[in-house]
Amino acid sequence: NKIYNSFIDRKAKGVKSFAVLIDPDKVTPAGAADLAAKCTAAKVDYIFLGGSLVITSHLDECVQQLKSNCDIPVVLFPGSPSQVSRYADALLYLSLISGRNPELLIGQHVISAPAVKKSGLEVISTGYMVVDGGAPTTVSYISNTTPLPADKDDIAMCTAIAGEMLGLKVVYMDAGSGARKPITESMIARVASQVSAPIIVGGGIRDAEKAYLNCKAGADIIVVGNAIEKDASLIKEIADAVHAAPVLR
Ligand code: 1GP
Repeated sequence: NKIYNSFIDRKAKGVKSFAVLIDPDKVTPAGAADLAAKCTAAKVDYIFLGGSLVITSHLDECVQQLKSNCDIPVVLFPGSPSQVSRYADALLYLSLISGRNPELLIGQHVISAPAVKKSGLEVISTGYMVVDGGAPTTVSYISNTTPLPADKDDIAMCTAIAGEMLGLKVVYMDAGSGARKPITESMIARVASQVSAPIIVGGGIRDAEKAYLNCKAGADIIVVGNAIEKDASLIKEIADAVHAAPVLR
C-alpha cells in the first residue's frame, strides 16, 4: 500500500500534494518524457494517468516512458476498465458514488476484477464524486449520470460520508476535465469537515491561486490536467502554491 500510505502520511503531516493529470490520448512518448522532466523539476508529487476516452493503445508505453524518465509515482485514473497497465504504481479503483449508474458503482468492477487483481497493482478504492462544472463535461456525458449540483454542499458531504462508511479509502471530487467552473471552496470545506479520508480535488483548476485556496479549504491532493496541457509553466507555479499551503486547516 505504498501510494495509499503516502497519501495518509502526507495528510497526517498536513502536507498538501500536487498531481499532474496526463491524458494518454494527448501525449506522445516523447511528450511524456518531456513532461516527466518538467514534473521532476517542479517537485510534483504524483502523476495521474487516464481519461474518459482512451482511444490510443499506447497506455503501457506511456507509463513506461514516465517511469523511465522520473521517480514520481504514476497512478492510473481510469475512465474505463481497459485502462489498466501493470507498469504503474497504483490504480484508483473508482466507484462513481455521485451517480446512480450501477455499471459505474459496481458493474464494471465485477467485470474487470480478475484482470485488476492479476495485474498486481496497488488498488486504492476511491469514492468518485462528479460535481456539476457549469456545462456538460466528457465525464458527465460518458458516465450517463447527473453530476452533483455545484451549490449543494450538504449533498456532497453526505455522499462523501456514505462513501467513507462503505469503506472507500479516498474521496475524489471532480468537476470534470476542462470544467468551466471548478468545485467551490465551500463544498470542499464541507466535505473535509466530516471525512477523514484523503480528499483529491480536480476539474477546471487553471491557476495557482485556486489550487492554494482548495488546499486551504481542505483538499489534500490537487489534480490539474487541461490547464497544464495549454501552458506547461503552470506545473511549477501550481506545485509551489500547493506546497506553500498552510499545514493546519
Ligand atoms: C479531470 O480532475 C481532472 O478528471 C482534472 O481536470 O483537466 O480540468 O484539470 P482538468
